[in-house]
Amino acid sequence: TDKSLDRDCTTLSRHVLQQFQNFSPEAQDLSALMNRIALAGKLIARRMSHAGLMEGVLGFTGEVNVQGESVKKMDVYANDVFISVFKQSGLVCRLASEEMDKPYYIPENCPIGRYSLLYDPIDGSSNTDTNLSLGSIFAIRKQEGDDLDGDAKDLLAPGHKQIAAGYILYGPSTMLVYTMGKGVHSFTLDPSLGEFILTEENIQIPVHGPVYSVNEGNFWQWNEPIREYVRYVHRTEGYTARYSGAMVSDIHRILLQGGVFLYPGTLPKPEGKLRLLYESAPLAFLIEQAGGKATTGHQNILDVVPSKLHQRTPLIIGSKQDVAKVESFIQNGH
Ligand code: P6P
Repeated sequence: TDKSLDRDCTTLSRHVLQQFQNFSPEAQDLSALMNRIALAGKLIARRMSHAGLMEGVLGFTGEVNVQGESVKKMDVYANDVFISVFKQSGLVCRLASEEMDKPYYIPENCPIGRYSLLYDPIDGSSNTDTNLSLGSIFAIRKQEGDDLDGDAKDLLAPGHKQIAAGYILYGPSTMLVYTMGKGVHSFTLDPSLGEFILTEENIQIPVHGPVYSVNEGNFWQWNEPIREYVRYVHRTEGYTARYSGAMVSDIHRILLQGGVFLYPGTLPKPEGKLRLLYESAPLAFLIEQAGGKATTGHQNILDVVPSKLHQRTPLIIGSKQDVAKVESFIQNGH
């Protein structure tokens, strides 16, 4: 068949099925599930592209969320989109999100709902009002037990329990990048088709890259090993700083070009800012699948067992060599 036609037909749902090389119920489930994630991405991308043209998209809602952060209208809209696309899906019983104190249960999908969705609906929402790139981050886990008391204790498990994870990057084009433990694959939204079409399969992160991505405005709060690492890249040729305020963009760049993204702990907040379950663990799964590394500085992100849903973690993630360089400053001071 025509090569370009074949590529146009490699949609996300077909690619997921190909990953299984069979049409088992689990393969069908995950294909349908990923298709719902894609629908969420399309709905969010559409609204974002109209932000400056319609009321009610930009700015704040005036509320403060469970994290104590002021809530952007886009955060609320995107959070609701993920809930809506999974209703009547029969697939997902529970959704856990940065925007919700407790998990959201879809009663018609429970308790048979075989899967839980953990997500950050809009990561980098400070970029919404300035038309800069931002992302959604998602992870899929199997539901374990019946969770009758509704506190989702089975979600307090290490990142190895993720069966799929990835992000949607709302940039000049909208991309979806995912893994199900069989490599990392990227798709680009073709708005004329309304489909995410395969762009790159089995992406491998370079073992080293020039980019270091960190908010140097926090320098005064860091401990000495992190300060020493940043002094090292300042005085060493071959490094370039890139930091956008949305880690999905920064990590996507690093996935393709190599380097390291870090959001370390600070002296007042040694646990850092980023969430484990629906920010760091999904990205760690994906980057490890691409041949990279993700650590707290002392432990692999995927090994961390959270004690609470919104647990924070320091995050150092990217090319193996560059992550190891940061770890050596943390562990040996040089
Ligand atoms: P700071 C966005 O809120 C986010 O979670 C990441 O996407 C981003 O890298 C980081 O926080 C930005 O935080 O403290 O550097 O502004």
